[in-house]
Amino acid sequence: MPGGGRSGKDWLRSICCYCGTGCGVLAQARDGVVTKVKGDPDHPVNKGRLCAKGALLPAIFESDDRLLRPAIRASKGGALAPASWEGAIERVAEGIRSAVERYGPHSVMFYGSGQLPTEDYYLFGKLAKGFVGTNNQDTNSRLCMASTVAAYNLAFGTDSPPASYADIEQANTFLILGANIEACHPILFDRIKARKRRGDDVKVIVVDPRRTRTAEIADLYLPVRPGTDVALLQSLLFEVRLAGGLDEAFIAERTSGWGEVEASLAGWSAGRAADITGLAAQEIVDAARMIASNGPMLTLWTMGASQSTSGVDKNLALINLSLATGNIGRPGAGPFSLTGQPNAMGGREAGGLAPTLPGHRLVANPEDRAEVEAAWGLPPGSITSRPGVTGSEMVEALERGEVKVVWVVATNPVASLPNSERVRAAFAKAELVVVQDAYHPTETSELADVLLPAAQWSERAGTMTNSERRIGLLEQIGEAPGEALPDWQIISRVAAALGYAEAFSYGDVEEIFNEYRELTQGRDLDITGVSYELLRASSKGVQWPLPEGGREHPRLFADTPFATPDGRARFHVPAHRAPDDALTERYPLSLVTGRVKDQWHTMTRTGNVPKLNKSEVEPVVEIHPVDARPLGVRTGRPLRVSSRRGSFQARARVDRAVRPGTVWAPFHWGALRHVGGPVNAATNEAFDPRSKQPELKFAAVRVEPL
Ligand SMILES: Nc1nc2c(c(=O)[nH]1)N[C@H]1C(S)=C(S)[C@@H](COP(=O)(O)OP(=O)(O)OC[C@H]3O[C@@H](n4cnc5c(=O)[nH]c(N)nc54)[C@H](O)[C@@H]3O)O[C@H]1N2
Ligand SMILES: Nc1nc2c(c(=O)[nH]1)N[C@H]1C(S)=C(S)[C@@H](COP(=O)(O)OP(=O)(O)OC[C@H]3O[C@@H](n4cnc5c(=O)[nH]c(N)nc54)[C@H](O)[C@@H]3O)O[C@H]1N2
Ligand code: SF4
Ligand SMILES: [Mo]
Repeated sequence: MPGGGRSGKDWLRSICCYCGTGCGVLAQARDGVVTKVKGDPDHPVNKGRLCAKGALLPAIFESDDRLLRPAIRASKGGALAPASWEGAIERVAEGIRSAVERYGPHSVMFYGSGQLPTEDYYLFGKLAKGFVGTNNQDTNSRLCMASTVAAYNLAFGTDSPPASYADIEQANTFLILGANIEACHPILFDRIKARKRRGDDVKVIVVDPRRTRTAEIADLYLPVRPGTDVALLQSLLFEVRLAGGLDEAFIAERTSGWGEVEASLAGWSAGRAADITGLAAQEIVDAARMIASNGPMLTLWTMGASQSTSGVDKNLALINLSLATGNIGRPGAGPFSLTGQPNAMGGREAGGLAPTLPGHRLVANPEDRAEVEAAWGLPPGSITSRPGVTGSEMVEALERGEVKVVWVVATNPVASLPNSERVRAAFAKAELVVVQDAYHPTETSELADVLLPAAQWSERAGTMTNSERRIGLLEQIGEAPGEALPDWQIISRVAAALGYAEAFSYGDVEEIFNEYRELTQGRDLDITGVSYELLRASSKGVQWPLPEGGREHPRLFADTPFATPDGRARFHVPAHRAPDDALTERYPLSLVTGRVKDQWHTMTRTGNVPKLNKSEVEPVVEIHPVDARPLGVRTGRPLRVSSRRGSFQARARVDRAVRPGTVWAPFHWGALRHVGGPVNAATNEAFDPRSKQPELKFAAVRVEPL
């Protein structure tokens, strides 16, 4: 079949393209389009189950807003007109070439996504960092995983998630902080629920300012005041120590820096933390006793911890708690940040973030640069040590005119970055905006000067890595519609038009994988023992590392040293700070944003699936009765929510689920999907100084009924 797609009765193996759970799916195509999907019964993650988003994947192919052919805008303010692939590629190459000639390579920005397969991610970086010569390559994982990457590196010496999903079945205590797993990792939630049903002594602690469905299985639910997790976690460690829960032997033999952390606990009694977090002191003591006495403990967290100006401190405080109690490298234990996107991990591995190079290398490290230059056949000095612009700094760089050309692949930043009006204005200022997406229009593609149609899930092959380091192969099952091409082919064509044909000529995506794989040799994520053949032969995929001739490692740091200079895990003192946006009389409420179970991000796919649109038909603002009453607001009433940056409108849902003083809204509905405007009009672009991850979970707002 042309394009390698198949049809008929073949069930081909793939991985669901939504969340980082990484469920195995079997899919069947008819006439080149996937028409049937079912959970892979042999896949260890989901054992045949799928949530609604996964099960309804065939419906994403029924929408009529697929981007089918390239388009070019002849002049700013003009209209997009259909173009040939040759014309569009030449326009992109010419834009990059001319910007590099006039302003240097750092005037070009490459903005990718945790929804790209590892091969495509790798290739985008090879072009940016290796050949164009700028580290201005970043990814939407900046909004998502950056705080965790920074904290893992600080604590373990590498960005290596220690635990596996199999630890869920062995854990006795679950500490779930800032994670709505029921909605965002539904199949993992099923596994946690099943564990709780079977084990009499299994305890669940949920820390979240909103009583989500995840909190329904909690033995102890802690409705923390938004942004105060470090205070809570310092106090938990203080009280765990009092309760005799420290693992002194582990601290002595496997860690360093405990002295400083222990000293920093002075004064963090439950009483003091109660004042800051808005919790009862007794709740904190109860949680600490559970942690101290009911191990092993698995700590799970996501955006409620990471999307914060104290994101790295929150991550470090979570890791400290695991280290001090010896909950790492053991069955049922571990600090475990769940990844959001299907290939957030792959991007971290392949060098998708501005400071990184393939194989967990750093642009700041001369040896790392030299190794990658050699692998790419580049003369020494080709890769610069100059720090690249990150996704969160991109807007300012556009505003200042430092970045002139921006190439966006598989992400929708005008909808997903905070303070969206500012983002839109910054993109409008660019000389050239290139958007490579499977759909059009999106909030970002509307601003494109060149539109490049991409093949999406099932229409192209590649590998992705889930939260537990499990690499899976996504086979090509259907065929791309219209003239859409796999991302790696588009990147290769642009590279060729820039004069780098030799370094970017690949017969298929497997060749890219094999090239990338060599760059992992001897690294913590060594996958020299992995091949497409191996991935095809087993329905499980492979958990890294798997060196050639070696074995898989479901659990890291059990009997191997940490990757720090002294081989010990490193404690770091976390600082408690208030969020960036101050609550005042004018802006008295905390806006917290999040997700609903049946929608995916900016809705380009799930928003077109009728069965998924039934559960939540429009965005809402959840508000506690205590805050709603004085405003005379009832459920259904339209509200305006305003921050210091901007405002949006949505209907009220008066609900005791949110903490008094806090309002919650889902961020899925962008400017194109909701006349009331996007939630991100109001969110805050302030970011953590170490991870540069923005504070998407806290904005000071005022709410007015309309
Ligand atoms: N259905 C669905 N699933 C998804 C996605 C999707 O779009 N839709 N996206 C995927 C992606 S990319 C990601 S990153 C993950 C995100 O997964 P999650 O992080 O679980 O999802 P969110 O709803 O963004 O935020 C989680 C919780 O953080 C809480 N929170 C906010 N502020 C604070 C705080 O200061 N402290 C604490 N302790 N909690 C706080 C919120 O109330 C919210 O319930 O989901 C993935 N899965
Ligand atoms: N207020 C608020 N804002 C947030 C968050 C929050 O919690 N609150 N969460 C943040 C987080 S964690 C994340 S991860 C981001 C996500 O934000 P985005 O990445 O902007 O959201 P998506 O809608 O997933 O965008 C993916 C785009 O890629 C396209 N696409 C799908 N498949 C392919 C493909 O194979 N190739 C190409 N080229 N394109 C494809 C889709 O059509 C879509 O336009 O949002 C962030 N923004
Ligand atoms: S849990 Fe995540 S990976 Fe599994 S089917 Fe649902 S969206 Fe897909
Ligand atoms: Mo994410």
